[in-house]
Amino acid sequence: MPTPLEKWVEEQAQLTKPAEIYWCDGSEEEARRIVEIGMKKEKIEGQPIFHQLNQKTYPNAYLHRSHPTDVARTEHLTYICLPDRETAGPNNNWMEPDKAKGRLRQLSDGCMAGRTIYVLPYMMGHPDSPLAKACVQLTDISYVAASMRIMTRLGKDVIRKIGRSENFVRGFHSVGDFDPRRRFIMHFPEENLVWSIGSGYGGNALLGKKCFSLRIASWLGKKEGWLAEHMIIIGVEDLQGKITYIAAALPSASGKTNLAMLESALPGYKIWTIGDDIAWIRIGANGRLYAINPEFGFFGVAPGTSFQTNPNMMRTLRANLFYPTIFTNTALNLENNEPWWEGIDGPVPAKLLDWRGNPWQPSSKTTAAHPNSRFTVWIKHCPTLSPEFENPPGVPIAAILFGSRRSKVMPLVLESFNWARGVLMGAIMGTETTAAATGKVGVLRRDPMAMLPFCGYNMADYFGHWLRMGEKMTQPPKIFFINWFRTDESGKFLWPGFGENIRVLKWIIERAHRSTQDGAKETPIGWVPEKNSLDFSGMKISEENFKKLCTVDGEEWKAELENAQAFLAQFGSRMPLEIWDEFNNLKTALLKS
Ligand code: GTP
Ligand code: SPV
Ligand code: MN
Repeated sequence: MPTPLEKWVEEQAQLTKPAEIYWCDGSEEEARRIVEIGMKKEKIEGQPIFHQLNQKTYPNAYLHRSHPTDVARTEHLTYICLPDRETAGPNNNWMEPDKAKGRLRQLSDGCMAGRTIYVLPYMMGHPDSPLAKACVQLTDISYVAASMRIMTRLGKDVIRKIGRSENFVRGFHSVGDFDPRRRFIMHFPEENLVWSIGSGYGGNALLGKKCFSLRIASWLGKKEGWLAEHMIIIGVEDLQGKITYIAAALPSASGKTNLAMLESALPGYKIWTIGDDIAWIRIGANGRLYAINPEFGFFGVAPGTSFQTNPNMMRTLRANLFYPTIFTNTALNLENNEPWWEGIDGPVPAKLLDWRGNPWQPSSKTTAAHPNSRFTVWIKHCPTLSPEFENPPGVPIAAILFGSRRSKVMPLVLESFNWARGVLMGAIMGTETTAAATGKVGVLRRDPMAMLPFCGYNMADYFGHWLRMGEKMTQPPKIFFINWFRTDESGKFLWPGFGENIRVLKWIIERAHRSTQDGAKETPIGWVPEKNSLDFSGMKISEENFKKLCTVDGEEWKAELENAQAFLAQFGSRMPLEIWDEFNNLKTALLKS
């Protein structure tokens, strides 16, 4: 008798009619074979899937050019399919599950004709972690198969682990014909199912990432009492060698990967990397929060990455282990066959192909690398990887950070008065949009806890879940807000960022361990640092710029709250009353100031 997994694969194959079914085993040999197929056999618009890069300087690295319409997450084509619209909430596109499946079945009928269907068995989380989940994704493109091998713990053991169980997360993926008019990323939280067609792009196609580990997992977390968050996890080692673990949420393309492998500008401090994008967080038996990174690789933004800004990532990209490294939609330096992007070290090469493969000159109107060009790289390449990464229960979290891109309004760092106020402030977080999703860049939108595109249910219920989690803990972590992106009148960043961010992290871990309010100034929205409480050794900053960075402007905040109020009001009577209570307290404090 076939197992439920075999039966499911067979049914999908009957629908999509591939020429071949290929069960991936996770072996080293297979890594080479899949890349080989992508270089020689599979094509997108007549172009090979992979181009081999300079093997001396970038060992085992390949360049992938996506379909030109398929370069970022498409939030408008992403749906949560639950029986009623209210449960999905105003934060999600919604379709009734049967209707959605009818639509998808029609689009998937015969969509893999002549192609190979790859069966990818993988774990999210260490198999011994209490939160780990066994998953299987189907796909019809070598790029996704190779990427999933990098991003997850993929291997045939998972098939044994699933055995005859029905309990595995199903991900169905086909690139279809890449036509955005026939592109959908549909989630069925009640069935542990993601069905994605028409796109090969990261968050749309690597279904273990945003689709499962955030949208579906957030729904599971709500049901089972844990959190799935768009957060990095790092250990901050101080001069005494003590490591404090923190989790930090920032919206897409807003500094998570950089913060996760920061090289400290303060001697004696060190960052240990556990995760750069997703955290699964539960309350341990001792009433404290514990977090794991369910992934096994980085899918990072290329532009801006250099030995100046993120040396540890540059080293990660050049390491040589058996998993290939993939560059997607970067430019190609024809002189040395290396990937290239805006912001990388050194002068602009004389002979470049842009991300679409066309000759590029500095006078060209577009950037050479796509603004959302990325690399996919195995986490074991990372020189700062924490030994705790493989610890199944995860690490204890002492502070939670929320950050965003705000040219004004938000100070460099802010400590919230308490958990509930931190949840409210997280709920009204605003950010200027980036190229990680299609749409206009640089417009302000509310992005609660950096989860707006990733919460698989009504965010009013999500805020309630956060409040309940706070009540259940014996020692809830302190909540902080950070903003590396405040600018002066001429639009220049006021804060140098990157390795210098350690100064802010130092302030945060000290406050997380200390109960006095020394060194901090109380404002209506929380505590901001006094200049002498931040360690500026080895760095110059003017009194004036420090003041600008940490200003909480009453007038700006009144306008901010008005905008935030309209956002919260969308959730109607489903919004927990405590959120409105906290909002009103905040507003009263601001009006008094
Ligand atoms: P996703 O992978 O989309 O979730 O992005 P991310 O949040 O991991 O962002 P990432 O660290 O890749 O940074 C995105 C962009 O922001 C890059 O171009 C960085 O160079 C830039 N950036 C990161 N940290 C800082 C910082 O401290 N200051 C400034 N000014 N820019 C930064
Ligand atoms: C993000 O957009 O937050 C990313 C890239 O990390 S993606 O995998 O596309 O979601
Ligand atoms: Mn992300």
